[in-house]
Amino acid sequence: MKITTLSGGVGGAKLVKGFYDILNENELNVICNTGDDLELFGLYICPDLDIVMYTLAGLVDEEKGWGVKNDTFHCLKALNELYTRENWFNIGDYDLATHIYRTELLAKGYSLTTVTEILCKNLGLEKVNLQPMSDDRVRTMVMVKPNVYIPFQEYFVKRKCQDPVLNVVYEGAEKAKPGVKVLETITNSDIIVICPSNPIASIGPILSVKGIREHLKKAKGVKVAVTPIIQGAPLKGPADKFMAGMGYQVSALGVAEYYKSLVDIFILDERDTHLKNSIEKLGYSVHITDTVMNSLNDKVKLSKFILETSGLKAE
Ligand code: FO1
Repeated sequence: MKITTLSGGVGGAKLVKGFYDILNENELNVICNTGDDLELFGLYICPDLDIVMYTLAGLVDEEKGWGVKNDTFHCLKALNELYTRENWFNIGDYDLATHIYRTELLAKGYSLTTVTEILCKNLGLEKVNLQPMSDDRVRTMVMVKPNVYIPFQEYFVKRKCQDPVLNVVYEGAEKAKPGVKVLETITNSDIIVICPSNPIASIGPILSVKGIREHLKKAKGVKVAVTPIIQGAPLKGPADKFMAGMGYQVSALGVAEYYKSLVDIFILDERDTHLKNSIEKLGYSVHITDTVMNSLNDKVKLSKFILETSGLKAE
């Protein structure tokens, strides 16, 4: 069995963790958003890849959903006290090791795909094939004033989502090539799952890379999307502002509109049963369950539910 998940950070990583627990070696692929990546202090930082890696390795700070649990911030403090006030992005000391090593490998000429493989291997994650959507740079840019665009992390972390979202573009997507194994992974999958991540800020960048959307459309595997919006609000993050800003209803129905004609099965939360008919009218087969993932058991349960609705079962 081959499962491919398209994932952003926190919400996506939770579902990926569920699959990771029930699948065997070589069964789980994760194609991850890199539109949020940033460079700080000369280091190349991939927040979504790292959130997925740390979550699978059991290292993640579960309360925040990102970073390493019990991390310290001595280096950031020293940078702040001695040299710079550029300390809005909280990089812990353990987390820093990942960025330093990744940056070194990239400087040696390895692709981000290979670097990610190396990092996963070092973290003991040999059971998963985690790959960036592209080895080229794509940047999610948010228009906050007419014709003024800022990078996603500046919008999200530095400015704490205080600005309106007037438009979103994926800079570089036109020229970016999918990661070396991405298209083949999609084609060879029995199920492709769009995780409950921000459709516009986390999944949109993946779909914007030339060839990925088309391959997904043509892929023979069952395509499933899990709603990241429940009762008109995201569980975490600014998906509501991004959906509204791009003209979509802030609801599971809005999410279904966004993925229309790309996905076969829509996983709707049990709190939104009233939307079932409208989503079915868009051409989906709709399946209802509790999609909130707090415990590991919740993650596993949702993963099994997705496999079952797709006609497959973990062995
Ligand atoms: N999110 C925050 O809200 N504040 C931070 O200071 C922050 C630092 C950070 C450092 C490393 C990392 O891998 C992720 C980090 N995140 C932080 C999370 C990240 O900005 C977002 O959750 C994702 O980009 C959205 O998927």
